[in-house]
Amino acid sequence: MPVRAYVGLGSNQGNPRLQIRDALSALKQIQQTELVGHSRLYRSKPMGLVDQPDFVNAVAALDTCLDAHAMLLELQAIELVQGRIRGSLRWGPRTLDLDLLLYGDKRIDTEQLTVPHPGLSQRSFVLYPLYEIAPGLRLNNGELLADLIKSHSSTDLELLGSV
Ligand code: ROI
Repeated sequence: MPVRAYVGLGSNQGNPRLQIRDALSALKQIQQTELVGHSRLYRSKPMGLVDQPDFVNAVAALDTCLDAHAMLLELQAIELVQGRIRGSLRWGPRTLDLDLLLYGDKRIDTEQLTVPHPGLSQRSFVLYPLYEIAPGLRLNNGELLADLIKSHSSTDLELLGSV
């Protein structure tokens, strides 16, 4: 039986909207996996280092027969392909982040992978797009996404529209 997984997409370099669009096309190509939905695009203020461009973020839903670590490898392969400035010979700064947010209701804690993603419940740029595509979602700690989102303002988020 396939598992429903959620992936967070983020980019702030090299035409971020295009990066996200290309990444969604790449997610469609993952073996034994179906892209079943994705949110619209959101512009978000950078978390962490403030002195960098705003991000474009989105969340995708995938039904997959891959295990979580195999899925992680697929996501890292897509990041590698897109993680450079197009046309430049040298590897540039990372232009795409793909985070495995949730993998069914599994809790995973290995050296490579922590699921649910540790930043999930603090990041409005993850919570809002996730809520858009999975409004009834309950996290594996029993918490409803709809309740979690109430305590997160969306003031640092701007809806950009469809992909
Ligand atoms: N900030 C925002 N707004 N969106 C991101 O995707 C994002 N990703 C990151 C850091 C640098 C933590 N900040 C971010 O990796």
